[in-house]
Amino acid sequence: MTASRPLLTALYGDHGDRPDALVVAGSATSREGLLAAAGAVARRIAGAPAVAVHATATLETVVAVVGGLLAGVPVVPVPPDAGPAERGHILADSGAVEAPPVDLAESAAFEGPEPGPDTTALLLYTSGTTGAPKGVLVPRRAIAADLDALAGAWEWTAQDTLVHGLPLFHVHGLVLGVLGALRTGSRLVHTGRPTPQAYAEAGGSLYFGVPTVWGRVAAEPEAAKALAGARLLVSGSAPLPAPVFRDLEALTGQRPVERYGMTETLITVSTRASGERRPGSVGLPLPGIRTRIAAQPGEEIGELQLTGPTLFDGYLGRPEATTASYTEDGWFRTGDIAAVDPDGMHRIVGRASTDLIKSGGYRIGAGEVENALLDHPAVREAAVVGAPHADLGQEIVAYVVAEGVTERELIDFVAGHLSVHKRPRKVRFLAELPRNAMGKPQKKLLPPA
Ligand code: MLC
Ligand code: AMP
Repeated sequence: MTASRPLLTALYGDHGDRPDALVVAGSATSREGLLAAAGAVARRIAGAPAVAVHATATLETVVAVVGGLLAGVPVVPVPPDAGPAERGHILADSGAVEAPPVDLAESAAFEGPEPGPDTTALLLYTSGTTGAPKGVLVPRRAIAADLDALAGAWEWTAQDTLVHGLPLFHVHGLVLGVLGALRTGSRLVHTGRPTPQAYAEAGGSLYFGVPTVWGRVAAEPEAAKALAGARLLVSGSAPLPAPVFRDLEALTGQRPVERYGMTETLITVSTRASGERRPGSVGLPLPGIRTRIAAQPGEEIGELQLTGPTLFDGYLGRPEATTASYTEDGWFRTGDIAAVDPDGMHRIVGRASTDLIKSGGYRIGAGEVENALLDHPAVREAAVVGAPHADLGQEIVAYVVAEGVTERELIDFVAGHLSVHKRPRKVRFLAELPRNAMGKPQKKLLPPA
């Protein structure tokens, strides 16, 4: 049997190294230093069922994640601001042990073999429409296939300097934004926070952002103009508004590349570095990905379904949820509504369920926020929706039937129980929730936020 090609190819061999090959929130390391510190982590955790990493935007997080990947132990990134309810659920559901404290100065070689391609690399917790987040099993082969496809689509090489400031507990910031650099060999500058000033100062060639970040960059012309010399500005995780696309083009001379993905599928559709970039279009399927639109007869838009090598291995411990996410003939149901233009370019036009909210690029289940609100003793009923919002795409609005509690108290209650980004930005108090004749709450009858 031949040994597998390393997932993090650029950590080995002849990719060139420098003392600041990786910079995260101002701390720098070489690839050699990263490999050595991660080796020490790998030795300690080898054989664990899974390892939970408190995923702050720091070099320590990168070291802990790489340590897990070296040892073949599934890594469970935990949002650093997760409150007790969310953290407790993730730890109990995954059975992960806490990662040992990381010492950047430590150095140890990890001698174990490269884990096989079917090994789970990451266990990413993500929200559905109802209930607590589910653990998405992401195998190494899916990450390798996705990063190689993206490297081709974006002409992403070791000559690039990748810049972003996205959270390190989701696909965008962690898989593309960290593992991508460690596979392609590009330098990585993580800015700590994704602010326009930090992006402007970083001097990169390849930039990643969610639409909220690009909207904020476009609103600061001086910062935006500093990106004129970059090779590629990439947007994803939520729809990039056409005005932001146009403002970026006017300020930087660059048409942004938009790509589409999900935790369960990784990135599956993208415009190409060498191809057409059109506002409102996420481009063409990546090599190996097949897509289809499940449209009603006579209609052109419908659910986007796909197959390919980048798909997940199911939801941990939820076989029925895994089965339900596929059609009978084996296509993954994204839940996104899309259309394909005659030239093959894909457009995402909405979501099948209004109970999955995208705010600032974060995916948030209405049911999880409703359950958190109902845990407050003063709340009798709760309905949560995503309302259109210029900066965040959608903002979380909660409608509650409650007495003796203020809007601020409920916002802080959710921020403290779940993650800060899952907090409602507005709470509206109602005498009762609108219901149909069967007594089922009717979100479409809620008053405007
Ligand atoms: C505010 N804060 C509170 C609080 N209210 N803290 C405690 N309790 C409260 N009630 C604090 C926060 O802790 C934080 O502090 C600060 O306020 C800012 O919080 P915010 O207002 O929520 O941040 P905001 O500026 O709105 O964030 C915008 C953003 C963020 C774009 C930076 O939304 C973001 O990082 N989005 C990226 C999401 C992402 O990566 N998604 C990818 C999913 S993968 P402090 O001290 O920290 O400043 C995917 C696949 C794919 O979708 O296709 O890519
Ligand atoms: P997540 O699981 O957090 O990665 O969120 C996945 C969801 O993000 C998808 O189902 C889409 O609804 C949304 N999404 C990601 N990229 C895009 C994009 N470029 N345009 C529109 N929606 C997107």
